[in-house]
Amino acid sequence: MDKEKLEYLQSKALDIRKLTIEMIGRLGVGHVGGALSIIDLLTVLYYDVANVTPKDPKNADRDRIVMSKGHAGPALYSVLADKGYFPIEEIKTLNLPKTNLPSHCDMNKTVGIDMTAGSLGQGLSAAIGMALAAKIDKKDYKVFCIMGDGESQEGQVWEALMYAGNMRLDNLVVFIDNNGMQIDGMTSDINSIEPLTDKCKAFNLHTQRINGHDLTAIEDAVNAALSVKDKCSMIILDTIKGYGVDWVSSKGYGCHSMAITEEQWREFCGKEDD
Ligand SMILES: Cc1ncc(C[n+]2csc(CCOP(=O)(O)OP(=O)(O)O)c2C)c(N)n1
Ligand SMILES: [Mg+2]
Repeated sequence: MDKEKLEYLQSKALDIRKLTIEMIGRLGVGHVGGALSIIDLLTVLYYDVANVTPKDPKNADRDRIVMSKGHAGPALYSVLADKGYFPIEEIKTLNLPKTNLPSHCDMNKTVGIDMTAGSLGQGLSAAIGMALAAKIDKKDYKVFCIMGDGESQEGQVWEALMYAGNMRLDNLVVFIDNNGMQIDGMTSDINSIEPLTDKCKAFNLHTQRINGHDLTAIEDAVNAALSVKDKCSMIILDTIKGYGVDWVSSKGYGCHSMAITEEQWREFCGKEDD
């Protein structure tokens, strides 16, 4: 990645972190940690590699992005708002009555959301359906599915991965946001998913493991995944829950869902008033 592009993506990732903190901060509480840990991936997908546009959000040939860890909705809403899928003012309505931005992703409420999620473990099955549909319809679109490490303890995930490996879905790229933490503890203490790379390889997945906050590494891994033929791809993103905001990440798994004060978000966003 050249310097200019890297600087552009770095500044976008910071914008998205600010919008996410503002959005959750205005509400007062939300899933901050798992939203922040996935923002670098969302930045590379939406501002670099994915074929999507707010001008035609339902285009049949667009790439699909399934946020299976649906509680990270605010990170995705920030990207969609920044790109112009809906007015940026709507971020003030997060999870309020009649909002188009519920706490968890809902494809029937928010323009640009490809799959409803929130009940963990289900998004990959939907993403596989989309990838199979592309094969049947002879379409070139790609499907990207984002899961959590805690989410990956769900049995449905492993049945789905087995199927994706068997079907050789080379139009599907699966990401695990491996931040090592889930709702109230460390994933390794609760039900470890390691050795994750070996497990994914055993499921016949083209498997890469990278620093999930290195924009260049993410772009390279996605491009490598998209060039693989006859294999579904897994990209394990080693990440930090709450990455990019010290007073969030320093809470450890306590940042899964946390309160944000008006002072905190205004200072981080550099917004003294509205
Ligand atoms: C089936 C199901 N069980 C439990 C929950 C409650 N829940 C919401 S987030 C979460 C933790 C998920 O951890 P992880 O997938 O690692 O997410 P991240 O660390 O990225 O926030 C849990 C248990 C849920 N949404 N769905
Ligand atoms: Mg996690």
